Amino acid sequence: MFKRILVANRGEIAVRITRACRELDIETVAVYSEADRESLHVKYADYAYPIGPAPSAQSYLAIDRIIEVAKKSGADAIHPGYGFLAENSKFAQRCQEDGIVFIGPSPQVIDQMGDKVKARQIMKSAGVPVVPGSEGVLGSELEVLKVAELVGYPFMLKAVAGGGGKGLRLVRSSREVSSAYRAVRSEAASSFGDPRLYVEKYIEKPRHVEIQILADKYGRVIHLYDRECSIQRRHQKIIEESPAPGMDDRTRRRIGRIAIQGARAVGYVGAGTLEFLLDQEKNFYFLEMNTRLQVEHAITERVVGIDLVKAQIEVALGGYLPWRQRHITQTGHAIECRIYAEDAEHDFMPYPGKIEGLRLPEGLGVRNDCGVYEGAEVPIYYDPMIAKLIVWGENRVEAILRMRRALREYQVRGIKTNISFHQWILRHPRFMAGNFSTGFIDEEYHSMSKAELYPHKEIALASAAIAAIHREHEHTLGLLAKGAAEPSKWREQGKRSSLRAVQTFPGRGWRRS
Ligand code: MV4
Repeated sequence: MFKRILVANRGEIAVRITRACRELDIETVAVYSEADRESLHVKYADYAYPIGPAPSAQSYLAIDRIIEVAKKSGADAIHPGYGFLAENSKFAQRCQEDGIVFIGPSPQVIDQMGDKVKARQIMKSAGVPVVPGSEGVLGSELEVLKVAELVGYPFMLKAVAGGGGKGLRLVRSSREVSSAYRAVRSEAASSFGDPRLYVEKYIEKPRHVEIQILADKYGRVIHLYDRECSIQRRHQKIIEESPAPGMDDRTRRRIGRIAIQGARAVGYVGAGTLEFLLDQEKNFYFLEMNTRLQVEHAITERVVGIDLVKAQIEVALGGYLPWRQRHITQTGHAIECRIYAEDAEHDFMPYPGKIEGLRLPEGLGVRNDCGVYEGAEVPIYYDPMIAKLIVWGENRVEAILRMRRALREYQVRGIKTNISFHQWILRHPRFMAGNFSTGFIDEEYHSMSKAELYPHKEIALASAAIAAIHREHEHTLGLLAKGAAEPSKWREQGKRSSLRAVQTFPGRGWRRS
């Protein structure tokens, strides 16, 4: 067993990993930037070391500093969490060289999956369906045009080193090739230091479905079924669920088997995820493989009943996976809402600041993975996701209703959050019907005019005026005894009241399209 693990991350995921370590009786070492001196993950850990100034390039991405702390603190292993150094093969390599276990796959596997063309080739040879496209890297505009003739329009021009939302362009006709080529190339060069490009046929209105896999060092690979991650905005996921509502059991079994084949083909070890696009005819195509624990791992944990972080640690120690595929089943339905410190009414701008008040939902079927506390500061330097709310229900309907209830209990004061945006999605008829694709937010939210979205602004002004008049009268009548007429500090979100229109998220609501 490891004696001590360094958690090279911050926020809710650092807390999550620390919890798993504690259950295994492993000591934890936190690292923190100057902006995180008072952060929750520091308070949770057994030991904590400063690693540098607030900007992540000088702290959470500073490989030398983190390795130095690992050695100084006597850590046997490093868990990278997600983001930051989680898919950095140089970091995994450095750990290896310095005799520290990197909790994740080998640097070679990280590199292979980081190269999207290489990943496509490996998966294709392993019998995993990939999106039709170029065989390899395309070196010129002319080559792109030639491949486009075979693949057809529209297609996607993607960066080999891409992933997430950067370095890709939709090309609808040959006239767009030239500008797209130049745009993606320069974006890829500046973002990834790698200008190489490839082409994939454009899949219209796909769902994003991913398969969780677990593999040990002895060739045993299992999958932990599917997650639906189509509800996202500008390539930032917002809501995930498991099982994926758009998938029948036949497709589910097929995609699971194929994900295992893919993981075997790369010699994968640890927890990983294969991302697929599911088209409207229920064909699925491999997109990319994430060689890390993902934000949304908790919904799989809830539905399958396996602690993925503990499994990662077991595998890193050289343990055998104790599960057989036939024993892995999905029970009920789990949904995750990512709670962001952002202002939905101002283009979802990050909204850092001090959390003046915080009450988390509780009760049956509710899990909070929260990275903050009442009184904490949310720094501007990092991702604005401050917490995850995960609920479970016997079925999808119960899970949705439970999530709405939990979101209503969720109280955050001092900063703005996307909680009411979640409420809007969870009440949307298309979401409720499970009838959505990756375009959902753009189609249903971003297509609405400001006037459609924020009619409540007018109502808010009127309500405020009326409230002011009321208060004045109460004062003159001596009714406002100190405290007696003060509004409750913990008004439930969306509680029925005269302010209802102000508190619930605007939107098309129940209107039929
Ligand atoms: C695609 C696609 C359609 N066809 N590739 C966006 C992020 C990157 N990881 C892959 N992405 C896409 N690739 C082909 N050939 C549509 C998307 C896409 C998307 C994918 C997953 C989740 C959300 C998305 C939102 C817009 C576009």
